[in-house]
Amino acid sequence: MVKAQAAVLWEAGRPWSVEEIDLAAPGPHDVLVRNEASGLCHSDHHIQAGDSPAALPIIGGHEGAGVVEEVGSAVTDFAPGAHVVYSFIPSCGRCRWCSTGHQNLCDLGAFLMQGAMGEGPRAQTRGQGLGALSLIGTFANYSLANEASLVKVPESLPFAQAALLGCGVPTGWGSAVHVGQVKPGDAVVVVGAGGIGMNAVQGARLAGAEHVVVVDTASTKRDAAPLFGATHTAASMEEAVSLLSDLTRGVMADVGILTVGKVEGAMIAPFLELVSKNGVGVLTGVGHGSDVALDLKVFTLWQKQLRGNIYGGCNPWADIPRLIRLYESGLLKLDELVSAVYPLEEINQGYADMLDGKNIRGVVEHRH
Ligand code: CXF
Ligand code: ZN
Repeated sequence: MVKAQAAVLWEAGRPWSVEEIDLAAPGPHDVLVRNEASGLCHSDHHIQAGDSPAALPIIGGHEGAGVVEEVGSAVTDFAPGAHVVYSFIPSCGRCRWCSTGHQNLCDLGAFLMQGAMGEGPRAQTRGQGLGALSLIGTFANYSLANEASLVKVPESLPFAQAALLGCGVPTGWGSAVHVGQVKPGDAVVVVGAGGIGMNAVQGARLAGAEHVVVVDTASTKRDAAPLFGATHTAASMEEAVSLLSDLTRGVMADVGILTVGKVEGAMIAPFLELVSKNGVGVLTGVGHGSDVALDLKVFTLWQKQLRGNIYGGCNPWADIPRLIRLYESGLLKLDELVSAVYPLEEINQGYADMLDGKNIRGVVEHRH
């Protein structure tokens, strides 16, 4: 039994509660990780706010990096002392999806919001079992995770930067590279420039886009966007219509990527207006509800596409090492994404700052 400090959500609408928890001893396929850093992704806020249903109580956090402390008897790929990043979707490597190059759709993903697989909760506090978000629960200074949720990283990679490779960076980058399939010379528009959107910008530029237009209501995000490769910025989708029209002689964007924190059905029609004939609109931000207003005739006759995705269509076992190589060669910015660092006790302040548009990515640095 290991004692850890964790941010727990007991009830939707209540703040994260930082308290001591007990973690079970590792089972055969488990790894105990001493967490060093954890990213504050918008998806945890959706759960805290009650917009995304999850089994409660739950330890939050699905971006994280740390050092392996102890491994279960059947674990062969990880040893104590190894530096690791969590993948927010585990990869079993065997299911139909993993075995056909779609690890982001691994069947183990069905357990993410339940916070536990078949064996039930592995953590507890106040005599009650606790789930772990995404089966990892990185808002804790130790986590017990299945080996399928971990990817090794070099010791030279700083933990805060590494943590972002488990959700925000691949989700944004892959939205452009895998899902949008951005080509050299394309015009791309990214709507919402937070921890996901800035990485969509990076992916679009690395894929060779000529124009990358960033739309964000926050001037701080618009000011930061050129650092990640944006060529133009706009404060609203309406403003982006004329900007894109001028840039492309009326053709509009080959690829649009919607990465706002909370997608509303009413955003889809104006979003697709930014996209050209035969263009693709990539839906990455998480939406709720089912009302979508869309001009169906234009959608069909202009041969547009709307593509959902999770994790930017990435294969974590291949894409996380690739993103690390891009960072090491200076082609991918990670340092600049970490805009503020908090101790775990200030996690609610970290989310308040995110909602105020102050952060690209806030990161919790854990203490032991
Ligand atoms: C979410 C999806 C639901 C579980 C937590 C993570 N995705 C990305 O942020
Ligand atoms: Zn996330």
